[in-house]
Amino acid sequence: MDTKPVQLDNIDVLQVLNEEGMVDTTKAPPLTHDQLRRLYVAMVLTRKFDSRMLAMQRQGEMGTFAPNLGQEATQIGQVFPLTADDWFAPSYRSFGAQIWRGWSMEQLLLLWAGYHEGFPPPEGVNDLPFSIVIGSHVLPAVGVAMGMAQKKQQHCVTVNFGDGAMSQGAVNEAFNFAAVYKAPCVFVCENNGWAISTPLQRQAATESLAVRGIGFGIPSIRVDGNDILAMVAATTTAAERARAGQGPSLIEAVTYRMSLHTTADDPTVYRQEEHVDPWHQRCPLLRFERYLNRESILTEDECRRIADECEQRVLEARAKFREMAKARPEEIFDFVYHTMPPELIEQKKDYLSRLARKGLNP
Ligand SMILES: Cc1ncc(C[n+]2csc(CCOP(=O)(O)OP(=O)(O)O)c2C)c(N)n1
Ligand SMILES: [Mg+2]
Repeated sequence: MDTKPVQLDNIDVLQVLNEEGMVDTTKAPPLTHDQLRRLYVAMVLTRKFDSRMLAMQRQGEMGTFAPNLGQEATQIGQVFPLTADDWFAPSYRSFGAQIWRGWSMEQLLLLWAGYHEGFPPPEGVNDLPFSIVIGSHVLPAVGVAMGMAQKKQQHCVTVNFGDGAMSQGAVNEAFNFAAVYKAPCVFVCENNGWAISTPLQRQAATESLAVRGIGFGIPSIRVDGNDILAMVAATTTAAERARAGQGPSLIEAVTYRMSLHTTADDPTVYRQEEHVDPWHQRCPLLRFERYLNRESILTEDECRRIADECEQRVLEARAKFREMAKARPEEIFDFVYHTMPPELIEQKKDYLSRLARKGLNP
């Protein structure tokens, strides 16, 4: 008997659209031109929103937020197959996917500027609120999926989280629950190479994170997360499996966090620019654009027009946000106690009269 322990090593990465924009037609999902254009617009809008939010944060108009430059294909690809009856449980870096799901950009701006009105999912959008506590939203997402299975609903839940979250106990518990109970759940691990300053090599002794799903009995696949067509192909298959009662899947989307962890981060202290450079060539937008141009699905002129229109939509959202974002400093006091204690009432009065003296009365 061979007593050598088995070691799972690298597994292949599914790629449909390569860096030159060439498509492997044997693996391409069957998408109409209209669907391809919608995917492209959503990715451009995500990028425009990302860079505008960064500018607004740097100008003091926005709170800390987590940019997703370079992760647009991972974002949009994972929500593309979802219907309104399916659920989505995002992480904090998921605003591209949230816009696709029906969140308005002005609401997301309110959210990241710290206004509580920004947090609840919009009416009719089956999304869970995200949690900053890493990986903590994955078990509740499995709970929603188990509920669907119990009610015999043929829907699914997609939940995303990072490479760092893969090390959290709760995420591994979620995998096990989902596998054992055949929960209709699509796990999307956005492997962007970093958990703040911790590189993947310090997070895992394997190169692939998808191998972990296999250990739980979950069909798992490693996908080029910068390839929108591969993401759509993999997530569509996983969603269909889930809805058909075949249980969860794990998709490891290999991408890269090209920007900051959050606006409170300075990656120059822990990574060299040459680590980031190759990822410019792997840009998810660039390769998709090359493909769409070559196939005459969108001309270069049309791509430019889409970029302008997306920028315009972001600026309109910013204008609406500015209308709504009125500071209410009294709220610091209002939501702490159900019944405000007398000393807090005193402090509040004092604080508001100070603001009034400075001409800053709310
Ligand atoms: C339980 C917990 N521990 C630590 C943190 C601090 N923290 C915030 S983001 C982050 C890294 C997460 O990395 P990853 O899961 O790869 O997601 P990414 O930010 O790369 O999208 C950490 C450690 C936290 N928010 N929650
Ligand atoms: Mg990460």
